[in-house]
Amino acid sequence: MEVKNKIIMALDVPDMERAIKVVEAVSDDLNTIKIGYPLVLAQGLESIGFIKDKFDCQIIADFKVADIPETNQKIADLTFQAGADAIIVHGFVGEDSAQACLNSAQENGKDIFLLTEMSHPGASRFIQPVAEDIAQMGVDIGITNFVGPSTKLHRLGKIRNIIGPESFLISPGVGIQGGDPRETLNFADALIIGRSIYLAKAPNVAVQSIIQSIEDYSCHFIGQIEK
Ligand code: BMQ
Repeated sequence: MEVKNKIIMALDVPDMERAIKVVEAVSDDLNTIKIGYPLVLAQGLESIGFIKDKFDCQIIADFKVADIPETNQKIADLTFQAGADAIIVHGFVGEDSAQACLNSAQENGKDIFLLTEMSHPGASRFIQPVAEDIAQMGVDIGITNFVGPSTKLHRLGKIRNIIGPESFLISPGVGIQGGDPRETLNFADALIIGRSIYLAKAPNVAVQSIIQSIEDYSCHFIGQIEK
């Protein structure tokens, strides 16, 4: 997955007219859109294929899949059949559940992203203590795409240490949640950004100013974080 300008837009916009306007505004500057429950629950699963075809972009379906393996497999199959290029999967449910999504991705010629740790404050209680184990489990079963938080850079660095420099790490939490784009790119390959773009009066200007702030920034992954 080649993410243009290191930005993935989170299209958490339930209204289709508005969603189209936002993507129209930014589609010259980015090529990867994350679509999750807000748009799909409002407009149906077919909104994935619709946005993909209309704008010729890559779609990451953010369904944070977290069920038993058999159900995970069905969710992933349906998501890929709807046109998604990749699906985000929770790791805390265990290896067999993640493996089921990985199997579906391989059968459909698509990708999965394993969510290791989350960006919001409440995540520190339950998911953070096991996040490194989750990342290691992903590595052990051959997953090469991961999601980690930009709001907790030290944690993001630890996850990068485990998954290694070759894995692809995308990071939400930049902007309104407090994460800094440049600092995040010390560890992540691409940023997931939602409200700072789609709530802006001019989403294209918002994207371009983020691109400007990171375009001279080639350093991603500065190396080992102290354990
Ligand atoms: P925003 O930039 O905070 O508006 O959006 C961030 C996006 O990333 C939203 O779609 C969130 O659901 C998603 N997200 C997150 O913010 N933190 C996480 O730990 C995982 C995640 O998917």
